Amino acid sequence: MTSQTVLLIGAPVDCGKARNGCLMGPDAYRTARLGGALTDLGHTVRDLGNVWPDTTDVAEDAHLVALPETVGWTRALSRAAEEALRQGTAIFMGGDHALSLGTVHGAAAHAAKVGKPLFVLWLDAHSDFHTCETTESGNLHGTPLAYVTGRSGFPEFPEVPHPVPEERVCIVGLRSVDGPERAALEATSIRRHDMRDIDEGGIAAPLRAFLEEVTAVGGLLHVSLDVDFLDPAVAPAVGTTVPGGATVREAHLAMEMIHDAGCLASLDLVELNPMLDERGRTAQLMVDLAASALGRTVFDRPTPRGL
Ligand code: 6HN
Ligand code: MN
Ligand code: MN
Ligand code: MN
Repeated sequence: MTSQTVLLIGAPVDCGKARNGCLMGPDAYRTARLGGALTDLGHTVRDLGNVWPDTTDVAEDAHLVALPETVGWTRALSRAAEEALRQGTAIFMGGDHALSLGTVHGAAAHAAKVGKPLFVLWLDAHSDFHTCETTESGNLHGTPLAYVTGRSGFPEFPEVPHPVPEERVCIVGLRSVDGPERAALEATSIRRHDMRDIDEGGIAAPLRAFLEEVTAVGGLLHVSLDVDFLDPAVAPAVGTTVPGGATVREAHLAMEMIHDAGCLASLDLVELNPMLDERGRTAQLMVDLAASALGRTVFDRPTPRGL
């Protein structure tokens, strides 16, 4: 396995929805030894610490939760992402999914600079395809995929000079999509594989097809992994659980295939709420999934000592 430089960036965004707790995500990942797990694989790991939001003069909006703070995070995280991707493979330790407004924006800026196409794989129960105008909850963690693909309806946010083209986006794991998101998605060429697709045909074939497209053109891949992609029975520490999610092996297989494709540029670990966890098992599972994305295989799992 080729050794890489991996940058860990804490993004304790907790304003993308009403329920608090994602603030503690970055430290839960550190406690569950994310850095150590990647070092064990031979990578050079640097924890760059946490990013904090810019202050802005954006006004609050009665319909939206924490608009000014979210705009501040987007600005700060876009810069942090662009800077980190220049140095190596970036892992953003969230924080709720509003952090992807910034990380994908920054990844797109980096990709444009190095002249490579950026592809986005969205592993989520939800499509996160609302705009500031269509969101019913007002929770901005439900909007990042719309923003980074260049939908209008984000007047207070930074311009998106490098929108990710629809045909370079793939969503896997869907099982909760709001009406306005569905209507908007159906008008796009964004690929989407809902849980019924996965149940019927498995996760490998659609994922392989997408990854082959990425590697065929030497693209950079950004993966956004929402805890609720997983079934709540194995990953309870998330505020937006939806029954019927990916199994432990489906998720690991996805990560193993991403590693083997050799195109991973950046990874968001989002929506972990340690307040809702059970003895840290969701944090641990997310760390193990990140390790699989960075090259850990089933053969790297010896019987634990003491058993
Ligand atoms: N997530 N569609 C719902 C909303 O409030 O807009 C849920 C969003 C979930 C957000 O998965 O990161
Ligand atoms: Mn999400
Ligand atoms: Mn950009
Ligand atoms: Mn979700």
